[in-house]
Amino acid sequence: MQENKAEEILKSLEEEYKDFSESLKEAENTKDVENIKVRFLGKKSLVSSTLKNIGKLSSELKPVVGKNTNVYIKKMEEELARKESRLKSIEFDKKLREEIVDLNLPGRKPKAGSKNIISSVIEEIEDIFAGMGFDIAQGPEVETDYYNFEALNTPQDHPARSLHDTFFISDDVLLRTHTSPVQIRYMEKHKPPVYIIVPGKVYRRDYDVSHTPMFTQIEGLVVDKGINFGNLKWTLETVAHKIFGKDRKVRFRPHYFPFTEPSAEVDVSCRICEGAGCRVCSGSGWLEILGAGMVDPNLYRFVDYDTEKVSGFAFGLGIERVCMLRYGIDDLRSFFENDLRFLKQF
Ligand code: 2NM
Repeated sequence: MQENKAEEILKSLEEEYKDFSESLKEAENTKDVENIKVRFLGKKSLVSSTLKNIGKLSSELKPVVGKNTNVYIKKMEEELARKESRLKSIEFDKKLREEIVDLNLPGRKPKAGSKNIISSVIEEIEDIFAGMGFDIAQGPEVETDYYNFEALNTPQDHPARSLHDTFFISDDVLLRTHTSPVQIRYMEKHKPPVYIIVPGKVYRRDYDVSHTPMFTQIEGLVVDKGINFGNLKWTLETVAHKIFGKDRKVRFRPHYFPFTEPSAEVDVSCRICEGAGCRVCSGSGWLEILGAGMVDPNLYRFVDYDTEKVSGFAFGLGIERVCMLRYGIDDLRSFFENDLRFLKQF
């Protein structure tokens, strides 16, 4: 009876071991190995319960069953350890391969910014004037009524002072509507001869396809002995040819500005239709590019210049307008919408 019992136990241990070997063969990772360890060697395993119940056996069988069970335990432990270490090294290799860094891969290039077309055209025009001996002057964008209007021959009741066009901050403080206040500030500090251009942002309450509330101007001022309209005409013709090309015709039309007398607007012939008239030039054959005139002697009173000794001319142009005409852009707002596809094309 006892012998049969022993045989039965040994047989089931052998079967258990077969089961174990089969399972271990199929283990694919260390987690599987762990589960097998629990199943075949854990508290609920056959070997554990065999050892736990060994006391119920006769004293002759005890050592036989005990020894055999321990042999199986040892074998299983060894095989588990071997398999585990093999799988561990496979898993480690796999992890290394996944985390590999290819130092030869080219890096990700950060997107480089580029110069805005407005800035490029400002620099180009600055270079033209610098080549003719002009200095560059700058001044505040927040101005007083005095510098923006009063000292420019545009008193309170002047019709050119349309309230609608100016961003007022208080009764007396405003966003400059042109860069001319810088010319006044410059003349306060410098005696003639004056040869300057003033690039900068200006602000007007306007918004449509050809007006934006902020835009960029370059104005210029020359004051010296014996400056006349001929000097103005030659200077601006030369500059217009440099900006738009030597083959373009330039013409001067009488105009009115509060700070110059006489005043003129300057046109270049339309490149699209060569003067015949088209959509871009509204059928006229001409494109207006500049305002200009001889500085009204009234202005010199504000800066203490002697009108008997010096005279001068001044001019202004809008940079966005120059860009529109040069590159055939029909909506001024494109310059300020920051669409990279638009900005990159220049
Ligand atoms: C223009 C047209 C005509 C101008 C005048 C002055 C100043 F301050 F010197 F008198 N600066 N700019 C001027 C003259 C500007 O822009 C269309």
